[in-house]
Amino acid sequence: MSTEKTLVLVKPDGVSRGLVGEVISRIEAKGYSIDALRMLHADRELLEQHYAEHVGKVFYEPLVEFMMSGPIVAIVASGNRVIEGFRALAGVTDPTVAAPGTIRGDLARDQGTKVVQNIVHGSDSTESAAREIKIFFPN
Ligand code: IDP
Ligand code: MG
Repeated sequence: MSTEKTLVLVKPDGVSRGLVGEVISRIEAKGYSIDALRMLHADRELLEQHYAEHVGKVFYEPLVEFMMSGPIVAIVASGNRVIEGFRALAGVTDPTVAAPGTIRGDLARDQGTKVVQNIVHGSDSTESAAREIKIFFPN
């Protein structure tokens, strides 16, 4: 049985608010492993690859601008069913209604911006995880 992997990003709002440790703590406390970690300032080209599925949506350009607005932290986390498990830890996309107890539910809210700022990204399938990990960790 090969261990499942997911790509987690701490977005610029999470980094600027000093929540990198909090996000890592929750991943580790749940029992997943941190396999790789990197801080970077993403450029447009990298984000166009990462968010290819959202090209053309109304929030796409605000999303790219937001993700370029400051440093982010890319993490590969692993463990049985980690993709589903991290998305459960993160909570739903809209932080206003994300359940208390989740990263987004506890730590974020709608700020009235064009793109919702919700602290973290997590891959949504094994295919997305493999694709996204390659983008952020080409080696
Ligand atoms: P996810 O991050 O929960 O998987 P996606 O649908 O993949 O959500 O959207 C990527 C990111 O784009 C979200 O995390 C959020 O920051 C932003 N976003 C998604 N949908 C909306 C929307 O309807 N309005 C504003 N921002 C959105
Ligand atoms: Mg998504």
